[in-house]
Amino acid sequence: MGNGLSDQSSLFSNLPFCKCLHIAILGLDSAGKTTVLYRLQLNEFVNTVPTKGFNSERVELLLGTSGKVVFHFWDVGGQERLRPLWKSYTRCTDGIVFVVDSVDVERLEEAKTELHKTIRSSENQGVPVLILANKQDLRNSLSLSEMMSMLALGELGPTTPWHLQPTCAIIGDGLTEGLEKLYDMILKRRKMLRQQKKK
Ligand SMILES: Nc1nc2c(ncn2[C@@H]2O[C@H](COP(=O)(O)OP(=O)(O)OP(=O)(O)O)[C@@H](O)[C@H]2O)c(=O)[nH]1
Ligand SMILES: [Mg+2]
Repeated sequence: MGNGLSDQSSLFSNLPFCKCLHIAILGLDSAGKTTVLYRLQLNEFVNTVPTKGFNSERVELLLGTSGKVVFHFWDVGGQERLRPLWKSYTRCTDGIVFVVDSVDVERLEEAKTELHKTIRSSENQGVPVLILANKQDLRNSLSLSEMMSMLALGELGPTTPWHLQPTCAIIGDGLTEGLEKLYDMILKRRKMLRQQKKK
């Protein structure tokens, strides 16, 4: 009985992968986080108001290669005074969705700072990140390569798996594709962690 706990943990680590993921949606205010969340959940456009706290929704998605996957999303307000709260939502997260407004050139530097700060925080080491270059429907939206260099994604380092996805949250373009990539990155990371444990 003495080693019951370790027996249990090895039992759980050998169980088939649970397709229920905890995902934090972060990004500056007005980037489109809540629009992304409700587009995914309701499959329609929802007129949002700035988020004062957070929204949490469980969303089942049918992903092309993986079948049904359950995402538990935490969409946290992005206003400056709310950003210190982000930490609580990334504590046990499987992945992060970081939404960026592709026309808000003036605040791209601020978005870059927040993105890098989030990823560097010790709890988030190695957590896969899906960066959404949102509002691609608008004229003057920056291209993917411009976004990549202005957000300094090349500097994220080899330990952080990331993917940059162009999206239009109001009609839903790119969202499922992005989440498929995030899901793949999460699976790869879990596999790697399991193999490291065995060594
Ligand atoms: N044109 C366009 N507008 C968008 C898109 N996504 C979101 N918006 C609009 O951007 C505004 C802000 O969207 P929200 O989803 O409320 O932004 P948020 O990131 O949740 O903001 P906070 O809750 O304050 O952190 C709303 O008017 C949305 O309709 C998009 O892809 N294209
Ligand atoms: Mg919001």
